[in-house]
Amino acid sequence: MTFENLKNADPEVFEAIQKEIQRERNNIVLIASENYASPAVLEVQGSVFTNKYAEGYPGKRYYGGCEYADIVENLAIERAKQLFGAEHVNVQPHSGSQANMAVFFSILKPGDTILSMSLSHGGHLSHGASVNFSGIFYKCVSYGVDRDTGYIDLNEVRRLAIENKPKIILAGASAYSRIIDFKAFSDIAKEVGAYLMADVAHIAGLIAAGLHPSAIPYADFVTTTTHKTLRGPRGGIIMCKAEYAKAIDKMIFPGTQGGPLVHVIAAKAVAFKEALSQGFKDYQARAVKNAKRLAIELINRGFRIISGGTDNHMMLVDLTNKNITGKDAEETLEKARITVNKNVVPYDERPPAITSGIRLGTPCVTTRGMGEPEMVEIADIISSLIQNNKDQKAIDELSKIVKVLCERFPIYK
Ligand code: DSN
Repeated sequence: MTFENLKNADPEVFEAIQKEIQRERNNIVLIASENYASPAVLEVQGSVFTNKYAEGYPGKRYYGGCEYADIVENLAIERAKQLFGAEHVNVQPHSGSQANMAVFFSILKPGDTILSMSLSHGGHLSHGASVNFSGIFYKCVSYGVDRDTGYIDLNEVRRLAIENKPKIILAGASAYSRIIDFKAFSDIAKEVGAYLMADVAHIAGLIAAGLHPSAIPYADFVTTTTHKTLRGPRGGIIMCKAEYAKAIDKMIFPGTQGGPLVHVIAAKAVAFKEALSQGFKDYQARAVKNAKRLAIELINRGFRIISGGTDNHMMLVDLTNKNITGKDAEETLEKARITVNKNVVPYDERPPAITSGIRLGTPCVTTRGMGEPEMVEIADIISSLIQNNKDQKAIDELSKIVKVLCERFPIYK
């Protein structure tokens, strides 16, 4: 994209975009929830569909002139169904949180109980955290990971479910590196008469590629964002059994949203088409391989990885033994153009603004073509940076190595 019009119309925004492009090109991005959308996905988001109001659903809109909006929304729906094997898909949620909100509002009453993974153990804000609408409207009971193994303790999930009789059990995480056993969650939900909802935002691409067991056969509702491993535009979708289709559609519009973002829905359609390709499956396999290798290489350099490794695209690194906080590690790595996010680790004694850990993910570096040899290099650079975090000269030297590595794997040429 050239932004020729923007350049004259708004030089300040133009310049910020140019700098962001440079940042995305010149940094090693290890944020587990980010990715580089394809140029086709980017183009569609800048298309004239941004002009269109299309409240309602294909064939049943509240505005005229929706015939082409209908085409892209139907394409997005059909492709998502094919990709995930879902009975019903709503592609209108503006985000993952909006998707989760619509599910909750469609089946819960204020004060009902949600059983979900604790935010401090890797869950998500919208899964019942006290500062979020989900924790304000509903009573949240949390499960976590075992202190020794770092794995979700399913016995504990079952015990809490029997004790608290939740209306809904939520499986899904933002910082969990192991396979989530949706069947086991479903058995527990059935035992206590609860709905099962899976938020697969992080692992959606892996599920689509057959690299993580699917939640679709087991969960009543499956939500996901479309921009993480799925590599599409920023947004969300809800998948559900046919029996809940009406309730979900009603709760997205008019329940919680107005006009859908047709340009984003069109981009979702494009991303789902990309995700149906063999190339996408290969990409996901490489992302998982890269994550496994990065985890092993970091362990070899004395880092503690929660649960001892990863089955997916990410890992949580506990930096306690390295005598550096997550915040300082994030800042140190950024000085050498490695972008990560500080992250609480399970049983962390530090607050979320400081943390004892960082979360690392491989979707971005894999999209730009890096493989296992580069994971070894990255582990080396991270290790040296953490070790020499007070040595500006060392940081500058390592930053040069990062620059060369990025130049070897160009993105958005
Ligand atoms: N903020 C996202 C993440 O980083 O995992 C979740 O919504």
